[in-house]
Amino acid sequence: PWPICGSLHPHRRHLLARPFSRTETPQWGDYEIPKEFNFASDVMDHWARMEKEGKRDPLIPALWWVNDKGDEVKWNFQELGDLTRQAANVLTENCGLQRGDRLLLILPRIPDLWLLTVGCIRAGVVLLPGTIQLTARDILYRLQSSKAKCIVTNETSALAVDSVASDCPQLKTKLLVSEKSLDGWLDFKTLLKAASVDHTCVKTKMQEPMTIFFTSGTTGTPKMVLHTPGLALRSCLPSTRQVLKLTSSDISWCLSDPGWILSFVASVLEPWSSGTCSFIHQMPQFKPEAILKTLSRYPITYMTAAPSVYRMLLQLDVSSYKFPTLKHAATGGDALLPEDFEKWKKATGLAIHEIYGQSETGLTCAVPRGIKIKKGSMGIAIPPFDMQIIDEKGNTLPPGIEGEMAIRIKPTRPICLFSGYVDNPEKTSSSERGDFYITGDRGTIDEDGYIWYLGRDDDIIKASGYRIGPSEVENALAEHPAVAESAVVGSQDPLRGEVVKAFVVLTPEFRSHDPDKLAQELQQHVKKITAPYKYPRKGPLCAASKRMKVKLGSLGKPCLPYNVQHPNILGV
Ligand code: BCO
Repeated sequence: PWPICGSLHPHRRHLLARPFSRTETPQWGDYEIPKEFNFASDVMDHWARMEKEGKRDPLIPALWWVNDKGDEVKWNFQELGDLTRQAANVLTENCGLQRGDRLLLILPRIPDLWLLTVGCIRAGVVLLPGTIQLTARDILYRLQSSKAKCIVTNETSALAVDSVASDCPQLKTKLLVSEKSLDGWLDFKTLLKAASVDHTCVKTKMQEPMTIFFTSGTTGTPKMVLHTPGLALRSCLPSTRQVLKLTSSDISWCLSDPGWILSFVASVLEPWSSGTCSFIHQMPQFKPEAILKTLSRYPITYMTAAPSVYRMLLQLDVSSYKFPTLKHAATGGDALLPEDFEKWKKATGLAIHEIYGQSETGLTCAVPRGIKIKKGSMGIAIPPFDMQIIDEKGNTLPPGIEGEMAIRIKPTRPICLFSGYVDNPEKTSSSERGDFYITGDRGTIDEDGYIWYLGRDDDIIKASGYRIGPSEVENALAEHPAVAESAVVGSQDPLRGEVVKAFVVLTPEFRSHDPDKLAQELQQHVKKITAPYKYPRKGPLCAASKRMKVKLGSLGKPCLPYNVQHPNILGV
């Protein structure tokens, strides 16, 4: 039987009620787990067959890509089938990759990214997505820790890769996606054109690795979160499909960066398991106006974005735009503020449906279409997850009592939950307590099974939908000569939920420097050392010693709005 954990809450039973027909989706029911599952052959090729048989309109693209220059790509499932088989052949024949080998994929939102994603799945190559913001050092860490045999990137990140590649002996192939060519790099576009459209898709076992996501922890460097094909199978299950209720006539736009699980789930797995078009707009920078224009111009019916994106859109006059086709808005990656929900509803007439998930869990809780929305709640647990609130001993807590949000893993671990942190059994076991996987998030559950998020249970900073480990920022700061010591914390922010704030103890030679300039220098320094989204955003909050009278033994006066001040501490 399908590992439904525990009994289903009455509010979730209807999610299992109606199986979809075989035309609407590939064949799995909530209580069947196949021995083998490959998203490419079992889902993508299913829709290509439906197109051939006239059961899905081949004129509706499966991938619709646009950019700011007016370029456009539209591929239906048959075209995607051929192109992703060619991509798989490039990976196996030209790059020499075998089933189980790991590949680090760092690309902006260009169509090739989706070809390579499915190409990896076809070939059984384990995909490690990475955001385009990764620096040379981030790339080095990812290559070394994963022992990836291949890296795929564009010309910008290729320079960073080349600066560290000699320290990665296991890296055998570098594949460039660009109009130009580079010494030492294979040229993906040329190889793709020459590759055969015949490829035999790997029959992936349910326990085999499929993807690895890097995610920040409270200490040390990012951890590798391993997922099997269970993550992809989950999107095909009738219960999950009741959440978004996507159909083959929908056009779904996920704005998340391809380095994150939200993008993998909401621009690949969810739309394509429903035969839905995945829409992508590549923008060099995040521009709220451009997003509103795209929503007005293209027949997008469904959008998913982090709460900070909605908040940034709401800084503009959203009601002056018309979104004639938009039927549904969803958000994930962080908690949505009730006032943003209200503002968006007033401006567009649409509710924002919350989705909760993590790199470890994928889609976990949600407000499915059609159920009552309780503002401020991230909805109900989606089968097969049984989410409970537990105490420090692993006991479930009754409604209304605050505790840790946890997913039941005994007697059976849900197949769509991550399998563990790669090469890190201690971290894997410390994420479990009693019968549960603990998310690290705190919340409550109400009588109706709705979960209410309260915040992190650890030091992780959740800023703009990113998970940031304070030690990653502290380590980056430590490399600047001005920094004797630092402490990095999350600080509430009206736009981004939280932002990174750093308190820095200056080395003696920098104590007389202009604090504003020094703060900016430290911000730029962090942006260079590690992915820029982690840099401390708060402006200087303490003056340097020159402008203050030092009272020996005193920590100084509290500095509004912050309550830490010391002559030698610089708040960035
Ligand atoms: O604030 P600044 O402008 O000074 O700096 C920004 C960027 O300009 C800069 N930057 C970006 N790329 C750079 C670069 N600097 C140098 N070199 C580069 N290559 O660095 C800062 C980056 O901050 P940001 O990413 O927050 O940028 P921005 O433009 O403010 O974007 C705002 C958001 C809201 C679009 C962005 O923060 C965002 O995409 N957030 C959502 C993240 C997300 O998708 N999370 C989901 C994770 S998966 C999950 O939670 C599971 C859910 C099921």
